[in-house]
Amino acid sequence: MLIIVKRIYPMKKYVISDIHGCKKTFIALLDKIGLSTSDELYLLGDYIDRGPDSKGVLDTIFELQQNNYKVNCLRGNHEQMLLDQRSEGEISAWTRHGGLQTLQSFGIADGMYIPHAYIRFLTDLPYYLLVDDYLLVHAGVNFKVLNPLEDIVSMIWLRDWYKDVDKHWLGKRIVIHGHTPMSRLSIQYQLEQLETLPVLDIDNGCCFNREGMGALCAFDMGERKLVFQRNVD
Ligand SMILES: [Mn+2]
Repeated sequence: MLIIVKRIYPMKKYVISDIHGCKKTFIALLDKIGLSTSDELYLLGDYIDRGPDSKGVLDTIFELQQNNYKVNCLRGNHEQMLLDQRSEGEISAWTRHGGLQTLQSFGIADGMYIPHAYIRFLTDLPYYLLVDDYLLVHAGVNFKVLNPLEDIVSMIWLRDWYKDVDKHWLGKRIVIHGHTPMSRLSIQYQLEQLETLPVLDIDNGCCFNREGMGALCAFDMGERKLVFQRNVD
């Protein structure tokens, strides 16, 4: 009689933000956490700009999805700038904020020539996701309006919003976001203080050569643990 012993891997949920064209670092981090097709991966936007291979990061996401990995993607301000540039023309905020590196990775000089499949992907990106006890956004949540979930522009652009966090509105939810680069120590400190401030910024400034930065961070939502991968691009 043939007995097949299957190893059961516990299903994990991970969040990663601000990959910014660092394809090799992204893949190294996925390798480090040992992502499997039964896991769920949430990406909080800013896949493109600054780093060397923005197209490669998007292609990696498409490839993972085609190979049955559960990858859920949010919109970042850099994706929004790319889309806005296409409607506003040549002189834009996007080219000043790393858009040129993205155009280079596509081998083109104008955002109008980005293939349709990429534009469709970017256009369809949602601004937030509610997963278990987590509210996932790229940049922040505007607690100063009646319904914070309606202010989608703030979700991709907001900075310095912690003083307005409404714990009553959040209930037992925790906000996970990126957008504002933080040192590794600050991220670890925030994780320890979630009872006091239910907010975690996981952007470790992958493209920034500053003290405590220069790494990509994955947050394990179940275990509430952080995994860092230094930039290898
Ligand atoms: Mn951003």
